[in-house]
Amino acid sequence: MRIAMTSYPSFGGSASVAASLAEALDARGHRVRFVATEVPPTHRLPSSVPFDRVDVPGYSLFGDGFYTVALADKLADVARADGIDIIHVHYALPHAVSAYLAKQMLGPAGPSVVVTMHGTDVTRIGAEPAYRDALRFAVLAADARSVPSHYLAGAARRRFDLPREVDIDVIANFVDCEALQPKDDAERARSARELAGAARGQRVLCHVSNFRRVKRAPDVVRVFAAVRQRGRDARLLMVGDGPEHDAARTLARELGVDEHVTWTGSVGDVQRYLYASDLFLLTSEEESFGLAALEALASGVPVVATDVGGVSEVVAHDKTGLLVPLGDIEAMTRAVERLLGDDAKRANFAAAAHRDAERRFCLPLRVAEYEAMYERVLAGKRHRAHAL
Ligand code: GMT
Repeated sequence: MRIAMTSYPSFGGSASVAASLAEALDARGHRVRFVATEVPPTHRLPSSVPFDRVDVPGYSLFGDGFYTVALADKLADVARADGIDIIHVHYALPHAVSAYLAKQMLGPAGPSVVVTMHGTDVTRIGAEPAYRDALRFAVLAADARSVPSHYLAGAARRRFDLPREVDIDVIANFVDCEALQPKDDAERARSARELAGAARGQRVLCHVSNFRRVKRAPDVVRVFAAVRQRGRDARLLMVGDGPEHDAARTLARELGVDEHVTWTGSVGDVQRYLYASDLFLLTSEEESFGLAALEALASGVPVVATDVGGVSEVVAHDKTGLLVPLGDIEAMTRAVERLLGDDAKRANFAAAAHRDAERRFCLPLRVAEYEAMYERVLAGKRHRAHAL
C-alpha cells in the first residue's frame, strides 16, 4: 500500500505514534511518506520513508500562513505524484479537515482518508464551538476513524454526536518491545547515579511529559516533596519541557526539594531516563491513553498514575501500577510509599509491567490492526467502484 502519514511534529504521543507507525509500515514493505512541517523531534525517519515538508507562507495582509490549506495542498500533491492509497492523519484538528480537502481535490480516484484522534483534539480544542462543526464534518467524512482507547471512543462519539453506524476502531498505542528490555539492578543503579545523581540505595522517581497544564506537573513535585518529608531519601527526574515547567521548578524551590530534582529539559532519548528510574509518576487530569506510562511499564518501571481517561486501560491497578484519584496528593504519596517501601513488591510490579506490555502493547499487534483497517477501507472503495 502507499500511505501518506501526517502528524504535528511535537514532543507528544500522537507524533510518536505516527512516526513509529510510518517506520513499521515501511519495514513491512508498504511505501510510506511522512507529510508534516517537521519530522517529530523524537524520531529519525529511515531514508526509505521520504519526508515531505509542508511550508506555510505568510503574507503582510494576513500575517501567519494557513496551515490547514498548505497541508491539504501538500497532501494532494504527494498523493497525485505517488499514487497514494491512504492518507492517514494523526490528531484530528485540523488534519482531518486538510485530508478531506485533499481528497476532494483529487476526486473519486484519489486516496482514502483515515483519521486517528488522540485526545484533546476530541475533548478540548476540538470541542470548541469555533471548530466543532467543521471538525465533526471532517471526522464523519473520513473513510475510517481510530482512537487509542475505549475511553476516547466513547468521548468522541459523545462530543461529535456520531451516529451508531459510524465505526470507530480502537487501536491501542504500542511500544517497540524489542527495544525496551528492562535493565538489571546494577545497570539501573549506574544510570540512576549518572542521570539522576542518585547515591547507592537512593530511589528515583520519574515524570516524563510536555509539561502542558493537563499533565499537572506541579503535582509531581508536591508528591515528591511529601515523600521526602516522610523520610524517604529519593530523587526525582523531571524529563521534558513545556508551559508548566517553570511553575513546577519554582514550586520545587518553594518546597525545598529542588536540589534533589534533575530537570532534563526536552530530550530525544527518553528511554535512558526510564532505565534510571524505580517508579514513574503520571499526574494528568486527562489522558486518552498515556503513552509515556506505557513506555515506563515496558521498561520495567511500575507506574503510579491518576485514574483518568484511558489510563486504566494501560496500567493494571495493583498489578503493574497503582491508580489514585485525580489531584489527591495524599493518596499518590501513599501509593508511592507503598511501592518504594517494599522492594519485593516493587520488583513484582516491575516484572508484571514488562510482561503485560509485551503481551498487550507490542508494535506488531498494532501494525497488523492498522493494516487491517487500511485494507477494509480500500476494499470498501473497490466495492463501491464496482457497484457503480
Ligand atoms: O491530545 C493531546 O493532548 C496530544 C496528544 C499528544 O500528541 O501527545 O496526546 C494524546 O495522545 C497520546 C497518543 O495517543 C496519548 O498517549 C495521550 O494520552 C493523549 N493525551 C491526552 O489525552 C491529554
